[in-house]
Amino acid sequence: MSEKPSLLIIGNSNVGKSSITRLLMPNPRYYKGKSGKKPGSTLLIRPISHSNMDYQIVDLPGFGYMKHSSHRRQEHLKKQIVIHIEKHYQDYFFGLVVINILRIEDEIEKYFIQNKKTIPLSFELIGFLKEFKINLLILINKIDKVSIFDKNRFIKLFLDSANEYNLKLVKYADFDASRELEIPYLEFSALKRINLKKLKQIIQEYLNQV
Ligand SMILES: Nc1nc2c(ncn2[C@@H]2O[C@H](COP(=O)(O)OP(=O)(O)OP(=O)(O)O)[C@@H](O)[C@H]2O)c(=O)[nH]1
Ligand SMILES: [Mg+2]
Repeated sequence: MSEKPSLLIIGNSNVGKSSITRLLMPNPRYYKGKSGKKPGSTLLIRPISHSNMDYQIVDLPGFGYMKHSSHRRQEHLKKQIVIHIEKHYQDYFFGLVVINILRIEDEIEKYFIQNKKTIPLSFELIGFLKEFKINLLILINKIDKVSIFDKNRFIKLFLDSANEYNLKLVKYADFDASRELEIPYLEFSALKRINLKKLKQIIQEYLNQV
């Protein structure tokens, strides 16, 4: 099979994965995709490709924060995603872990401050993907929704907490791939297309290494 290398887009429900997928397509207007619906609306694990694109995108269904979905269904989905990664990690030349900046405080408070024994979902996910040696970029999405003051506060909280779990997140601009433990992050807005050009450039760089 002459399949194209795959880009993984993963993260909680409603963080903007399908919106970002759409922006990466050569024809974003026509790619209706699966975005803008109810949280948890993306259910199929199926690559999206286009003849004018050198890679294909796997926009995974989101997990967590699904108000309209049962705990059992969420657990089932999480398991499916784990099985998918275990089986297909070698197909991925790069992975985008999408975070909603508005959920950072909540998530960290819920897991980290109230109960130190559990790991926040985002950190668990990043750690899990790192085990499979998938190159990652953390996309901190929806920054258009917060003030610069809050943006910096939330990001600092995120980085400091990640550090507690031995995840060393650094700004993409400061990222050095030779320092193996570092994971780069990029501030992003799918709505305002903030850093979209930069994102495309980064994806291309990783694609060129395949
Ligand atoms: N303000 C703002 N809204 C955004 C941004 N990105 C996505 N959204 C909105 O957030 C909602 C969810 O976006 P999706 O792209 O469907 O999110 P998803 O991660 O694919 O969601 P699931 O498939 O349900 O897991 C939609 O209403 C989007 O329009 C952003 O950068 N800023
Ligand atoms: Mg989606």
